[in-house]
Amino acid sequence: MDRNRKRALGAAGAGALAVVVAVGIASAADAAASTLHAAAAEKGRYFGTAVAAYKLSDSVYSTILDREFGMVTPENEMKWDATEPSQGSFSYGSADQIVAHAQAHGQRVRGHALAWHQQQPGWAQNLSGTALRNAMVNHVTQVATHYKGKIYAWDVVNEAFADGGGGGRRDSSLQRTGNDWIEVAFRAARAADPAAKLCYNDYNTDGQNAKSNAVYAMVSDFKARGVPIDCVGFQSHFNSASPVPSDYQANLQRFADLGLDVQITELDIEGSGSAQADNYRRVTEACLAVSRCTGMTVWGIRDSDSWRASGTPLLFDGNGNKKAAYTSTLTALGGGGPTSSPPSSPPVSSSSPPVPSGGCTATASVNQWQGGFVVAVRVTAGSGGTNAWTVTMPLPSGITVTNSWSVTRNGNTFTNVSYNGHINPGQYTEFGLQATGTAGTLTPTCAAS
Ligand code: 9MR
Repeated sequence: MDRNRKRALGAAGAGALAVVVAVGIASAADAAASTLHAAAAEKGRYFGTAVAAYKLSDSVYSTILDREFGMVTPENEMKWDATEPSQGSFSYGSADQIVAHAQAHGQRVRGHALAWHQQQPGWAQNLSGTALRNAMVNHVTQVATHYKGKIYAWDVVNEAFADGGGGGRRDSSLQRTGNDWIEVAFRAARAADPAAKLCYNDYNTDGQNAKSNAVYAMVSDFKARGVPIDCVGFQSHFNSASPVPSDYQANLQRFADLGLDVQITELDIEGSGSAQADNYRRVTEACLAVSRCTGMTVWGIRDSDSWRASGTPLLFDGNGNKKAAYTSTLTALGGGGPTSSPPSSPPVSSSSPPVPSGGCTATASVNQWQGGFVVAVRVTAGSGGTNAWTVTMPLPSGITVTNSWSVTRNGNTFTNVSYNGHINPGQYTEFGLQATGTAGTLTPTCAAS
């Protein structure tokens, strides 16, 4: 029990009812997660940022990165021009650096972007027709294979739809190779890395409009025909000319209702002060309100890191200080310091779902495919909450673990990382691992302290 809860219990005095109410408020207040990713993780979501490899040596930058974020997207390092500067010759140095940093800090990676009309190397810009199509497929295959097992989700195709009211595909040399170029890219990505979620990613699709309707039609068609697609990314670059749409949540929901995940992939909102903070709150609440909105990523850490730096669109100022937008985002995620506001979940009472007693429980869900699997393990805190936890999960012989996230692994023993050891009573966090071989039935057990 920490200081705040002791104080609340003491103040509750003799009345039994007062004690119950005080415990309810105190447990929500004193256990509130204090960083973006920890708060998001308590809601079963991730919170990520775009990262530039050359900034990892900046200690202000990397300190915030590793404290606040559990997902990283290489801002430019995985694009076609960076990874295949001359045809058939691949260059992964900067992207590998980001992936290694992420793995060393329990963070996952969104891959961005395999096929895009922009940031193509010069040699690809000079190709067309079958030669370009074949080069694109080879690129998708090679890059997705290089990172096989290390990517949570790939933006397989980026920004393939036209702006304006036409509601059709963007003209590009890739589009001119044939309308099926997008599904061909998705099939190549699935074949190369069956564990990665495969996303279509675009901007100006954040509300319902001609462009998002066209993407919606494509995704519906892909689902109907079994083209492998798992998620749609909504970039969410907002400013006064392109504000947060009033139907943002409804738009996320209609895509989710097609049976795939939605993610906010490149969030930034120009402005300052309470207006900017309010917009960040709205976006965060929209994601939380859509059960298949699996997480959100901001497009940089400090305002000075932004591609639109003059619009001060991010959560930290140029010195790395938290802005009002940071606080509103953290609060919307259910995090923040001790607060006297009502708990976001109701106090424990006879009508609430029972909170497991004791330290913690763990359950595993397995996604198995031919030759490999991903396990998501959910750790749920019992009535005492947790400050740290350890899950023991015997793994079958003959498998090889290739990756794990949001956890420190030592054989069959899995221990929390810094940001997810603390779990509120009845709340949960998740970690995962990927392996080759067959999972069979996994039975994790959990111990808390
Ligand atoms: O933030 C990226 C910037 O550093 C690059 O110069 C720019 C080049 O196209 O790409 C920026 O990121 C874009 C992302 O890859 C796709 N959606 C739009 C982003 C902002 O332009």
